[in-house]
Amino acid sequence: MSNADLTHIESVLTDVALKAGAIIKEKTGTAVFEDKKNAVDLVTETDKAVEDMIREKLSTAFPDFKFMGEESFSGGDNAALSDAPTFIVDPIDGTTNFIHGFPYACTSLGLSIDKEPVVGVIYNPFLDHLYTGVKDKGSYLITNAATDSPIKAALPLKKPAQKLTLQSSIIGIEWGSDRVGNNFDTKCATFRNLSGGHDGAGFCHGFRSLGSAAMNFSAVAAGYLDAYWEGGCWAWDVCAGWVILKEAGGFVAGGNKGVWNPPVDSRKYLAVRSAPEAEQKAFVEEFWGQIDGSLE
Ligand code: LIP
Repeated sequence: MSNADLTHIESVLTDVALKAGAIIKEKTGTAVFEDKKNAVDLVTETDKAVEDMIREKLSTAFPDFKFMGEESFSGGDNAALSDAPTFIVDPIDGTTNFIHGFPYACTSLGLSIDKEPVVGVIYNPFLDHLYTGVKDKGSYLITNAATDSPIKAALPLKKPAQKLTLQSSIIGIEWGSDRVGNNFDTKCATFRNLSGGHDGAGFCHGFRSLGSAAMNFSAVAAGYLDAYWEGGCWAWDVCAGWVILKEAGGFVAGGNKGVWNPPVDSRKYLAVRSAPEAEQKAFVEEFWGQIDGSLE
C-alpha cells in the first residue's frame, strides 16, 4: 500500500476518532460499568456504543479490511491477527479513568498490514490531544484538535537533555487487570527492583501510571516518559501507539528478557523513547536485568 493510501487512511481514522471523542465526552459522568473477567476489568455501554460506531464507519469506508476491536473480541469475535490489512481498535482505552473522570482516556485506532502497525491515531477528548503516526511519514501531536485552530507539533516534542539510562528514567507502569498470578508477581518483584530494592538505592527516578496503554505509548513518543513496561494488555491497546512511537524515533522491545522484535499481539512490551540506538539497546538490556520472573 502506498504512503498516499496510508495518509488517506490516517485522515479517515482522525475523523472517526474525533467523533468517538465527542460521544465519550458527552457520556462522561454517566458511565454505568460492568465487570468483564474480574472486578478490575471494566466495561461500559459507551465502550460498546463507540466501538459499534467505529466499526460501522470503517467497514463502510474500507469494506475489504478486517476489524479487531476490544469489545467485539470480548463478545466472542476473536479471530487471530492475520497478515491482511486489519483495523485494531480500542474504543476507550483507559475505561477505568473514563469511569472515574480521570482525564486520560482515549480512542486508539491502529492499522496493521502483514502484522506490522502502519497507521496510528489516538485521541484524548478530555485534553483535546490527537496523536497521529504513519509509517515513514513521522508522527505528531495536535493540540486543540477539535477546534478551528489546531496546533500541530512533530514528535518527539523535546530533545531529552539527558542520556537515556535506567538510573535517570521515569517509567510508565500499570497493574493491569491481572491482580493475582504470574504476571502480578513478576510486576511486583520488578517494580521493587526498579524502585529501590537494592540497599535503598533507587534504580530509576520514578514511576508514572496513566491508566491507558495508548496514553503511555503517546507519552513515551512525546518524550515525557523514558519507557513503558507492560505485560497483559492487547494489540488494540498498543497498535496505534506503536506506529506513533516508532515514527518518533522510539523503539519497542519485548517485555521479557531477550525478545528484540516482539509481535504487536505478543501482550508484553518495553517501549523506549527516542535516543541513539546504542543507548536504547543498552537501556533495554539494563531494564531486562531487573525483571524478576517472566511475563506470560
Ligand atoms: C487497559 C490498558 C491498561 C492496562 C489494562 C487495560 P482498557 O485497557 O490500557 O494500560 O494496564 O490492563 O487493558 O481496559 O481501559 O481498554
